[in-house]
Amino acid sequence: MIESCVTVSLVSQAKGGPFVYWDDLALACEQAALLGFDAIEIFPPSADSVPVKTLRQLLSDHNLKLAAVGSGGGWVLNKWHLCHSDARVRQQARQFITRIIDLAGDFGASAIVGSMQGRFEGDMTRVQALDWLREGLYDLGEHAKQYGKPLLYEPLNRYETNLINRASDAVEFLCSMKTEHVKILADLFHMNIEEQSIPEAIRTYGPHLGHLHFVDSNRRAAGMGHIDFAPIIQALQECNYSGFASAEAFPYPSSEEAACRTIAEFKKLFPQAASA
Ligand SMILES: [Mn+2]
Repeated sequence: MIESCVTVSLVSQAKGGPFVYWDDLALACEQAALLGFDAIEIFPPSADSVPVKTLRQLLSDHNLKLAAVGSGGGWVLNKWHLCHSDARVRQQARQFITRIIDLAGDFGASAIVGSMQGRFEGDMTRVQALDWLREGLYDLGEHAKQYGKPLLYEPLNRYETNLINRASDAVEFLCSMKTEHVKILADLFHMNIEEQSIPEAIRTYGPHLGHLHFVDSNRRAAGMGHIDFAPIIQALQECNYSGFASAEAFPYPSSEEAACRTIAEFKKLFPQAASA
């Protein structure tokens, strides 16, 4: 069963970014529940900044799950990432993500590594950067193991990282890690830029798929761009994907409208999930 989810950013410095709800956790939970979402995904400035008791109460009051917690705040606010040329910065990135894993884990949720994967630049080689990323993700996956939830690694498009952009390369990289505790986050916006066929890329991910960013070609809510979702849903079903479809979309034309459009599209595409 695929469950619906909507994103909430608590990082005001990320304004303009692809998150449906912004800043007000209580309002986001209230609206998400009212619209029928199963879960929320949060993007916090840091693990320490999340009001854990309040979050627990809001999730309970609104019968919502926490699906995942993003770690990109470490990049947005500090410019830390896992393959930085400075070992101290790599270490800060690891510590930042470790705390996000602990926060998410206490809620039975996964942590996401997207922009914190970084990029290679200057004198650094791609091979070196990938070695550092592999080690970082492996160790963080081992840390996530205790919570019974995989660490989620998200391949990004070429404008956001020069490391890995496509499913075939991502699966090869993941297999070279020899871990059971890191899964792939497939983001349909990035895939629309990079893949020859999104459904084929989903099949390439197959059992490695751990989370889905459910969004359209232009980063607007699903249904507001030109992605053909039916064959993607078909591929997800063939892979027995049973995680979340999380709306990581611009709040266009407004948060509420983006959330409404997403849940309407979700119910149309996943009628079984919506009626359960
Ligand atoms: Mn994403």
